[in-house]
Amino acid sequence: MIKKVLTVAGSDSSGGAGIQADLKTFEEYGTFGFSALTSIVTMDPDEGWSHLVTPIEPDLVERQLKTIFAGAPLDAMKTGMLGTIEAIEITRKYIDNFSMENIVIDPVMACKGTSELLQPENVAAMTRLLLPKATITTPNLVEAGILSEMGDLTSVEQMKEAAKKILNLGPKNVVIKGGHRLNTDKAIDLFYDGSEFTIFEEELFATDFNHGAGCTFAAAVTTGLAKGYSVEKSVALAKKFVAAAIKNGQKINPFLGHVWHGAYNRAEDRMNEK
Ligand code: PXL
Repeated sequence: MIKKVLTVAGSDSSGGAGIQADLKTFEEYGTFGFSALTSIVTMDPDEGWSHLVTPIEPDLVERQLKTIFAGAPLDAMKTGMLGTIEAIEITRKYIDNFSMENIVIDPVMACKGTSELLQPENVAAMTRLLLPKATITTPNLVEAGILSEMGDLTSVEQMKEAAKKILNLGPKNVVIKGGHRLNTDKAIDLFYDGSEFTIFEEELFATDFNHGAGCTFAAAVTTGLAKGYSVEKSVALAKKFVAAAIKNGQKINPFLGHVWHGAYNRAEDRMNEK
């Protein structure tokens, strides 16, 4: 049976992050993807690529989930950008009503290119209602600093302390993505399962074409769980998947470059008639 995987997230109209990253990644892993849209993000080329987030009406979020869960059980789900507090409450309701397991909460708080924190009240509701249900949460360094209330994290030691604090918010596991934000010559991710720390290292690629890396990573972890891998194995595989995607990043428009979600499987070679 093909595994069924859901993303509850925003649409990145530029095609690299959000729902687009998730569905492309689900497909690459050979799973059947569903999506419930919470918001639509548009970027304005006439205004220096400024981002505008338009949340979807909560009732419409609910109708999407009702449609999707009509075919439950799902094997795993993830959340990304959540749009409104009501959407968060509705998502929690469906998690409870359908006893969902294998839940990845990607605590998306901002988009690349905008430093502005997206709706702090959403962060509070996500922390209260979704983190306690998470199999794993996948903050980047900035998000981990906010969730742990530690502010700027600049060392692996601080990441460890932050991971402990985040675990106290309820998720069973946490992986903090040091990425290019930590001043190291490797891309370092710290995984914590409540008893042991594991460091994952990958080459740090000198590229700016990495838009969508965070969503792609979280989506890859989600599909790993759907396929029955352990949490740690899902993270390890996701790290390799996203490293290939970053290494093969593509300049998509004059403003930014995206990870290539198909890189790990060389998807560009598929369906080429010989
Ligand atoms: O990369 C964070 C992110 C998440 N979700 C959506 C986005 C973005 C950034 O652009 O558009 C929908």
